[in-house]
Order: sequence, then C-alpha cells, then structure tokens
Amino acid sequence: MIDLYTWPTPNGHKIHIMLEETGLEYKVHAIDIGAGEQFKPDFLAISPNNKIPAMIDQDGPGGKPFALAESGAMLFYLASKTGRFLPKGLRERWVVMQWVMTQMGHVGPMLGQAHHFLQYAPEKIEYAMNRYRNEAKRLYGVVDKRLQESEWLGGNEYSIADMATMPWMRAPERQGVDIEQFPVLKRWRERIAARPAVQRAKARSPGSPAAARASGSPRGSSSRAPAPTWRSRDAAPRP
Ligand SMILES: N[C@@H](CCC(=O)N[C@@H](CS)C(=O)NCC(=O)O)C(=O)O
Repeated sequence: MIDLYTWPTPNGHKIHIMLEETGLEYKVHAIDIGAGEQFKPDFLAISPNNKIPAMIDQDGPGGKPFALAESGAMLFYLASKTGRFLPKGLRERWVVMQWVMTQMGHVGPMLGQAHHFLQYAPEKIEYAMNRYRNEAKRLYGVVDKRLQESEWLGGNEYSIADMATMPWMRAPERQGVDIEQFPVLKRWRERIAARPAVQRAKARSPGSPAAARASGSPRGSSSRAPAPTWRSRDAAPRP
C-alpha cells in the first residue's frame, strides 16, 4: 500500500497517473498547499523540500516503509518497483531518463514560472512575463519536435516521460502558448488524456468531484494528512 501525499497540481497528477497505470494500491492524503500544510513538521519528515508530491510505500525495499519525495524520483521508484513504463533496454531506458530529466529541469520549472508571472503575480512585470512566455513556447516546440520523430517522448513506448510531461501541458493558454501551433503535441496530449488510467487518476485527485463523493468531503480528500509512521526522514529505511 502506498500513501500518497498530494494536491491537484501537475506534479501531483504525474504520480496519480503512474499509480493508476500500474494498478498499485494507494491512499490519497490531501496536503493543501494553499493553506500551508506543506510546512507542517509531519509532512516535512517525508518531503524535506516542503513540496508535494511525496509518498510512503508501506512495502518498501526490505519489506519496510519507505518515504520518498520529488516526482521524478518517485516515478523512477515506481517504475523500478513494478518493472513497468521504463524500458529494459539500456539505450531506450536512458532516453526515457533524458526526457524525464527534461521535464524535471525545464518543463516543470519554466512553465511553472510562466503560470506564476502570467496568472498570479500581484504585479504585472513585462520582463518576467515575456521571458517565461517565450521559454514556455520554446519548450512546447522542443516537445512537439521530438514527437514528430517519435510516437512517445521516450521512444516507441508510452513511459514515465510522457506521464511526467503531459500534466504540465494541459493548460497552455495559461502559460501564454497557443496549442494550435503544436499539432503533434496536441494529439499526443489527447492520446494520453483518453487513457482510462489517466481519467481515473484525475478522478482520484483531491478536489475532484468524484473524490469528494467518495470521501464525503467537499474538497475530495480521502484523508487529511496523518502523521507519517516515523518522526524523522533519517529513520526511514533506504534501499
Ligand atoms: N521538483 C518537485 C517540485 C514539486 C513542487 O513544486 N510542488 C508544488 C506543487 S506543484 C508545491 O508543493 N508547492 C508548494 C510550495 O511551493 O510551497 C517535484 O517534481 O516533485
């Protein structure tokens, strides 16, 4: 059983998608980052950088609970645990790694900044808005070009690289990007969105109407964040 600490954001969605794709059993714990729950000491014990997502695999390496944060590391962990969505061949595997790292190092941080400066910043700063809008467009172009030569980001197979990247490209208009300029990327996004696991993942995200119905809570959290099963990250067994 995996305890997933999450909130409905692109980084959170990635892990929901992987858990649904692999069929692993998991329980959702909502960490309301708008209310500052990511700074609570219990959460900090499993996520040292105060960010969602994070998880505790109750059946971690050695059969003991194992805590992990950072969505890229979590995707690699879940792929290693299940032997799925990360190719076995070394050439293919490293290419998937390359695209997961492109998402972690560029797509997430830059589109996140575009989102921030275009939608949320209390002050409209032209320089920042242009900088991140341009970078967002450039990155959509990088992904679109890759998908012109390859069915999926990592190669011939749908992989954790696609799961990591697609949730960031769901709302291009909020990042200053016209999706019609990237038709191949648009079709790739639709293929992923149509997958039953991706639809189930969305439904189980905190705040979704389906999750709210299941939990009886207006915010759809199946559980508020409980205390992790240990007090300090150092106590968590490492692989
Ligand atoms: N590199 C991290 C980024 C995680 C991240 O930025 N999470 C955001 C939500 S998408 C968060 O928890 N923000 C709360 C805050 O910054 O206080 C990952 O991929 O897991």
